[in-house]
Amino acid sequence: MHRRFKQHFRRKVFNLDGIWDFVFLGDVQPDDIDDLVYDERMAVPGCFDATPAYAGKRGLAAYRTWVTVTEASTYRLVLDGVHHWGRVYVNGQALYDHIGGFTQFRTPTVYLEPGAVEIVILVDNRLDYARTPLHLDYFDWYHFGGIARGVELHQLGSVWIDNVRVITEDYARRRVRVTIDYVASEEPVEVSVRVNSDPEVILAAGQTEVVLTLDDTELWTPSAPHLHTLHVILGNDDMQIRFGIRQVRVASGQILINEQPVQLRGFNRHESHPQFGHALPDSLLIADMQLLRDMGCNFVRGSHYPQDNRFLDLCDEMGMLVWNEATGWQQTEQHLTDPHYIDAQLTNIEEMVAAAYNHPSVILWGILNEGSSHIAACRPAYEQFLSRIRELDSTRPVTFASNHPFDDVCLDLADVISINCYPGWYGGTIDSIPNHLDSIVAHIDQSGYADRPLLISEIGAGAIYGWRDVNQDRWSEQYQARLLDMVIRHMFVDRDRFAGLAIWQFCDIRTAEATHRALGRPRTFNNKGVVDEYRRPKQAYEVVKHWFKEN
Ligand code: ADA
Repeated sequence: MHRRFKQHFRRKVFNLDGIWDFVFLGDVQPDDIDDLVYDERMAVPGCFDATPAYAGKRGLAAYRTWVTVTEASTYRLVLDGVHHWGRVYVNGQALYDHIGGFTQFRTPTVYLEPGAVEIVILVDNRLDYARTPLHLDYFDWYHFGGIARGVELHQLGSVWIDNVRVITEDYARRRVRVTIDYVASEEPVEVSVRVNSDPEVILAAGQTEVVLTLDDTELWTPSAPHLHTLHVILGNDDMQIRFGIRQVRVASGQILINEQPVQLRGFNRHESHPQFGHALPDSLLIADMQLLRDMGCNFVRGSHYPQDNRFLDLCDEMGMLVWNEATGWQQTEQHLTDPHYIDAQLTNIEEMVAAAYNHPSVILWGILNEGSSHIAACRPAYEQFLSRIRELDSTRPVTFASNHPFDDVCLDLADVISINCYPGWYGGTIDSIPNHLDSIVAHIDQSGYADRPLLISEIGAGAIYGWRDVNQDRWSEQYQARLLDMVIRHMFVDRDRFAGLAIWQFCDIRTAEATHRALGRPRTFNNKGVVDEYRRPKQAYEVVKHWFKEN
């Protein structure tokens, strides 16, 4: 996994990023492929359908690269994001099928002799419920296809570390719990753990958990985001992770970080760009972070899928708070009662939590954007997903964005109540916004949730970059600027009930050409960004900056 810190000093890791051989196969089933002729080249990471030759194409594609290993050993591949179905072959042997983009997966181990190794990855970006139920054609974003995040080959040997997790048990006492998952063919093995440059702690053979008290160690806070490294050594293998000591909890309608209330001010952010698809280069991650900070944001909702770990690393370093969300968009009763969908979603949740567990910036886990949380038959799915997250991580509050503020039947399951609404855009005028927001607050509080933090997790207006019009109507930059001015003023100046706001949205994004939506999506883009898809600021940018930064 490509990170802002070195993860392995002992383990040999082959970074496979670069230009791979490529062939687009189109309407072919993965089980039907024959001899492949790689007549093209493609960047990894990259999205093939964001390149001119394959723009808009859906189908099966094959990527191939070669790597030379020098030692006979067991190995496995680590893939950070393949959109949105993938099958991995090593030397012609099919090792693993993976469903869903945006999450890391690791193949089973494979024994390799020294020499050249052929790695082939079949990638399918078709929208096919039977194979990839997490990515459907009606979603309001464009599902780019390809190997959008990094690929590595790890040499493992007979004893190796699978995962290292750190949670803060008691922030005031600087107490953290470290859990090490490892695989060892010969028991017992001894593990050593070192935090920063402190003396190492040796665990008894077979011990996989240790509680460390890190006296005088700095806490992680949004304004002083101190990070620490933890290096675990097991025989010839090792793994370094990075963590922060901080506590998140909710009480009396507030989100508290180390017992200090924090008001979340930020945006929904898609990982999308017309030229790179979901494979955002480092320079764009930096640009996004600069713009968010320039506007005075302290919060990003990762809409509507798990964010890239490179971005989360930056958030850790900059003190940017994150809602990390499992993949989803307006799932219906049909999906939420279908075991096929539920299984895929549970895996997505597990992969999201595993990949982002150690990030102090992640303060909220989210699921199922605008799912059918108003239908009683869907409640068991909400219960199942949220309780799975709580089993995996009991330290972070959980939430889901509801667009049913007045008839939701699942709100009691969330630690933080999050509402998506579009007053002044899909209905009403800008002047109707205060009453609409007040009626949501009144309903939520009267329904028994007055003590839960309340977020507006989406609100916004479309504006076409550069369209400044004397009438200042919908789609003009002025309309969007006036609408957001009203929203922020009302939420944070006139009222003090809201724990946070995620404006819809940070940047314009390409979306699917769904006919029912076509007229509401000029350019086939969702144009509600305060910057356009090339990150050029619209008028609303300065309005948000004024309120977030100067008030
Ligand atoms: C919904 C949805 C967003 C986006 C937005 C819009 O609230 O959650 O993904 O589609 O509407 O622009 O209408």
